[in-house]
Amino acid sequence: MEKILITGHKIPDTDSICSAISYTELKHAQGVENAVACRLGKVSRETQYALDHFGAETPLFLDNVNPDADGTKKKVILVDHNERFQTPDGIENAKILEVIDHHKFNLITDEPLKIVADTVGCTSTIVYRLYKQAGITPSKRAAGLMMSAIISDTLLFKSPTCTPEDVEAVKELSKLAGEENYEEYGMKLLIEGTTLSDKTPDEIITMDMKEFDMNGKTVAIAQVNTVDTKGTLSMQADLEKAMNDRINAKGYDLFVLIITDIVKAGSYVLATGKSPELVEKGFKVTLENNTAWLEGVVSRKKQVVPFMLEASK
Ligand SMILES: [Mn+2]
Repeated sequence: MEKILITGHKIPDTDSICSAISYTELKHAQGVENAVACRLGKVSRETQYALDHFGAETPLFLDNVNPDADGTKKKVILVDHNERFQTPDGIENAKILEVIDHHKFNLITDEPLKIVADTVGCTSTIVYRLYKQAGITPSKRAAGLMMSAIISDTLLFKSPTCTPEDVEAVKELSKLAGEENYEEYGMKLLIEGTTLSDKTPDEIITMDMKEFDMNGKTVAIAQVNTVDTKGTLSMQADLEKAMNDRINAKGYDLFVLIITDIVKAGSYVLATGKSPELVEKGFKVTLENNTAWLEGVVSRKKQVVPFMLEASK
């Protein structure tokens, strides 16, 4: 039987995978038995955690949507994206039946199609709305996956993209999924997505490191995003050793590691080297054991470099 391929974007995130699966389940419940949940790339650690937790299969990997040998066009439903460079290869020769999305639009088609779009924090919030409109209760599994997607896209409601409908959806879905403590589950999910536990100290301090000249002083500033600042700081001695190795090799006056807590929207700063006053003066803090908490600081470009530069004058 001819399939209807339901897929999220390339380099899939949790929303792309979970929306594809839960929308496919809705289609099945509506009698569209030939719908198949697909993916365009490797599933992330965070997504795998959600799939395992709710007992869901990994969607079918889709290399392209080129026509069949006899010229029959593939039928495709796009979720969580619509821009050409994010779509499956061969989309220009496929038939797009529907798009369900919460991003800006940049899609031109040859034929009419169904578009369901809104300015909510997550595609799964729209998919859940479609369940309700159809009068169909999602399975435990689908409810858990939609909840996971919303938590992931909204960073547990902390993102400025989050709407009241996203929050309400998570509350309802958590009951349907049998996971009523969604905050605890959500933290575990986000921690899984940003864990640094499989990285060496040197990898952590160089993942996103930039060098700056600050009025004659050479400063390296690295940043990592995490929801597990405690776990990261528990490696402080090893991180400092890696930072000092870099200082000795490169002659830096200061090495600064910004450990940004994406949920609390602030950062720990860890600084080693002979010019820690750039941090203390720049942020008006006193370093204790080489660290300090910087409330509200999340952007190196806007909230770190300018202040340290000013302090170096
Ligand atoms: Mn999304």
